Amino acid sequence: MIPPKLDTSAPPAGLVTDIGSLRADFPALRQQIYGPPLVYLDSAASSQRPQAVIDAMVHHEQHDHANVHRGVHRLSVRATEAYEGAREKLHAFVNAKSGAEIIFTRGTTESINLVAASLGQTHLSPGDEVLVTRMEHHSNIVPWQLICQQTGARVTPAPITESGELDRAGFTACLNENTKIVAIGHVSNALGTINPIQDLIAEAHEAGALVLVDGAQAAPHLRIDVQALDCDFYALSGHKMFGPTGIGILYGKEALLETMPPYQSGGEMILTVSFEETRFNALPHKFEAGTPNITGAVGLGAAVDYLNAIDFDALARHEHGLLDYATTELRKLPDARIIGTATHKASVLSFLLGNIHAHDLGTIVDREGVAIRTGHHCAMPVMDFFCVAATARASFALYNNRDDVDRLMLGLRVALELFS
Ligand code: C6P
Repeated sequence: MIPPKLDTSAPPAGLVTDIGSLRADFPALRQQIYGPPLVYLDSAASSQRPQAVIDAMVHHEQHDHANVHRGVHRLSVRATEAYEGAREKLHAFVNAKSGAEIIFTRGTTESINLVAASLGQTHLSPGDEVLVTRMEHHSNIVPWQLICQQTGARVTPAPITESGELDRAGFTACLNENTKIVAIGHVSNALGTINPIQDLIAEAHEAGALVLVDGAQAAPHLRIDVQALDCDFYALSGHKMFGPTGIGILYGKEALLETMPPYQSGGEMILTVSFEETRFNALPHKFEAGTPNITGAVGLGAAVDYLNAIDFDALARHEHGLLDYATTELRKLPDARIIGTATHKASVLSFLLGNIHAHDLGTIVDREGVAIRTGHHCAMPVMDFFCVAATARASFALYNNRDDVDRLMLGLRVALELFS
C-alpha cells in the first residue's frame, strides 16, 4: 500500500497574524530546565523546529527514503520528487528566476566556501580585493582569506561605527577598481544590525564588483527577494529558519553559476566520465556532488511552508516589540552595556553587565531555565572593535514573548546579586 502523502504545502486560508499563537507549534519549548519552563533565547544560533517540520522529516524517513536522481524504482522517484519539490519551494521563497539557481548545501558556511573556492579560482588575481565588513561572521571572512592566500588577492574590511552600523562613507571609500567581490551580511549575528543591503549591492555593482550576501540571520525575520535585491549570490541556513541542521542553500545568478567551475566532484555532478574527458552536469547538480541531505531538504521545504503561512509584517511588529521591551528592561539593570545599538536591528540583544563575564551570565541564567548564547559569536573582529572578549546574547524568534524577557531579566538579577 502506498502511504498517504503528507501535504505540507497546502496554502493557508489566510496568513497568520497572531504570532503569539505560533509558540504552541514548537514541542521543544514545552519542557522544564532545572525546574522552571524553558525560555529559549538562542534562536540566532539555531532555532527550534515546529511540529510540521518534524512531521515532514519523519514522514519522509518512514515512507519515502531512497537515493535521489538514481533509481527508476518507486521510492527513488518519490524521494527525488520530494527533494526537487523542496528546491522549488526555496526557489519561490527567495524569488529566484529558476530552480537551477538554487543549490543545496550544508548551510551558509558551505555556500560561502563554494563561492569563494569556485568563483575565487577564476575571478581573483594578485592585487584584487574582496571587500567584507568588520561585522561579518567568520564564515564570511575566513573562506575569502583562504582563497586570497591562493590567488594573491586580499581581504579588505569596511569599517563600522560605535553603534555597530556599517560606516557608509567608509564602505564607499573601500570600493575601488580592484574590488572584485563584495561579501556582506544582511543581518549581523553579533550586533543585530540590518544592513542597507539593496543600496550596498547597487553601489558595489556600479564599482564593477559581484556581491554575495550572507543571509543566515535574515531568513527567519525578513522576506527575501533576490531579484529585487539584484545580489549575485545569497546564502542561508535551514536551522536558523525553523528547519533542520546540515542543510541550506546557495542562490546564484544562473549566468554566473554557469561560468563557475565545480566546487566538489564525484557522483551526481557529472554528465559523463571517461579517462579521456569528464563532462559536468547541468545546474544546479553541477554543484551538488554526492548523495545530498535529502531529509534535510524535505525539512527545509516544510520550514519554508511554515514561514510562508506567516504575515511577516505582524512578525516584524512582534519581534521589534520584544526587542524594544528587552532593551528597555535591560537598561534598567545597573551597568548594563548593550553592544550594537543600530537604528535598524533584528531581534538580537548583545550585552554585558558590569564586570561579570558573559560566560558567567550565561551559566547563571541557564540555571534559571533561560538559554542565551555567550562568547564571541564567531565574530571576533566585532569583539575586538568593541574591546570585549565576549558578550551575552539573547535572540528572539517568533515563539518568544514578553514573559520570556521577564524571565531573562530575573535571571540577570540573580547574577547581579551573586556578583554584588
Ligand atoms: N551563526 C550564531 O550563533 P552555519 O553554521 O553555516 O549554519 O551559519 C554560519 C553563519 C554565517 N553567517 C552568519 C551571519 C551567522 O550568524 C552564522 C551562524 C551562529 O550566531 C553560530 S556561530
